[in-house]
Amino acid sequence: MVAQAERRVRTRSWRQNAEDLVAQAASILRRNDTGDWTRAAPSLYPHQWSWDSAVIAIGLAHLDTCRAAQELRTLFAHQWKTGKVPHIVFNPKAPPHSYYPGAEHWACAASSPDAPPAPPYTSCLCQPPVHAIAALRIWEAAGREDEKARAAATSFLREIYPKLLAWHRYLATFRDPEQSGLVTIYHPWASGTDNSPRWDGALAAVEVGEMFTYPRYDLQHVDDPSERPASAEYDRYLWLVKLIKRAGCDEGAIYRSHPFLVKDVLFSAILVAANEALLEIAEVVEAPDEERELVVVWAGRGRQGLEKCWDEKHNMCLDYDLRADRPLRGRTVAGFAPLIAGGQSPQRLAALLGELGSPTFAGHPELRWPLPPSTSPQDRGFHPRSYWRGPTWPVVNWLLWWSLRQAGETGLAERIRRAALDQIISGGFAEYFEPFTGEPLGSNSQSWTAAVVLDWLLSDSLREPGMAA
Ligand code: 9WN
Repeated sequence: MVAQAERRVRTRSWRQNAEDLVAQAASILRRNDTGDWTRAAPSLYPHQWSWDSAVIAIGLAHLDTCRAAQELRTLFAHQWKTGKVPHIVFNPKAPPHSYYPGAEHWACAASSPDAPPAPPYTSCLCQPPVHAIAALRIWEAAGREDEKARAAATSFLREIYPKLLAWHRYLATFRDPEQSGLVTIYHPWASGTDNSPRWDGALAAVEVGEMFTYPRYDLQHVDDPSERPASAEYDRYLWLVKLIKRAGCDEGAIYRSHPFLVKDVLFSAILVAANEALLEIAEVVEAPDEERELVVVWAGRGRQGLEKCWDEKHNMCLDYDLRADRPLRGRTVAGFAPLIAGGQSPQRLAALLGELGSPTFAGHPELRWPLPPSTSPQDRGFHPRSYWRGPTWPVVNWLLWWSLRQAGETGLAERIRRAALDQIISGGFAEYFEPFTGEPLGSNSQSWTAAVVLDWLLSDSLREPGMAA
């Protein structure tokens, strides 16, 4: 099927393909739209996911800045009193038996004194903080429309800024009591890169106690179970959820007793970039100086923290296992964290770019497209079809593209954009792709895949002549 699609694609011009892609991406976002928020995917993920929503808002900003703002507004309506933005807001209208663990499993979180009013219920985990970047991009997109749109977006920034500040403060305090500049996660789901080999070492030390039986609804939505995490991984995920629930979702209790406690470099780097975006938002909304100074401190501390995680041998950053008190070795895309944080020295940037283009990642000679696999084919934990163990992810390509442009590496950014779009033209709006064959895997009609396509094709400076927004 892939070969057939590729033949069709080759006979059409880039422009025709791009115009079709924009129309298809917009239609996917419309179909996954529930009114105020967007399902991460039509059947596999029928709820609102935190970092998906931020990326979706970036895509929506090209279609309708008010709707894009609403996406974030809806998510932040479920912010916890601590400032935490939950990783999932459960959709009360989701079909029964569609996602596990769902609202009924997490309902206990609502009894925490910090939880928002329920229903809808939320999980008590969180995900990487792309939100400030999204809010700023909505405001920038509105600025290209007219006065009215700009005024509406400025008033949206005024409304969301204190919530974003509380979110980043939560991460800088509850999730970094050591003031290391690095965010601690207590579940692989919080990383957004769930079954990445990054977590193998730390998860191996988690002793699963007596397990209840549970359904794997996720497997009904993919062609082959190998595309999703294995049952040994799921047992651990659910065991960790059980311990978090037992701790009453209390951050302090979790920090003291939880067996999986890890400093996540990708999450931390996204927070640095988000703090830079928050500073720009603070400027627009004329926030008090003390708040801006605080955000500057957080961003600086984040960069220093990442610097300490740099590993000369891997030419990348490594996550840190707080329980075992050692770095977690492995070659995954998360190691490019400093690129995402930005502000690197020329030497560090050269080392990162060298690694990115090397046979360990995007320069591997057998890749279908020169895009970095989520895990290097040279890593022991690599598996080309299994979720975050090898497939390439459009959302990761977007993050790298965005970071490379911020770093002024526009040539490489453009090569990634073209290859990533070719991948989607040939395989559709998949959640992830087999890196050697290009086979689309996981969910189809994945919302954030559609969103990044819109951003790649409709960002002003990139728009092909004559392309409609
Ligand atoms: C668990 C929604 C989410 C993404 C994550 C991705 C996957 C969930 C799952 O789907 O995670 O949160 O059930 O596998 O790993 O990054 O936000 O698209």
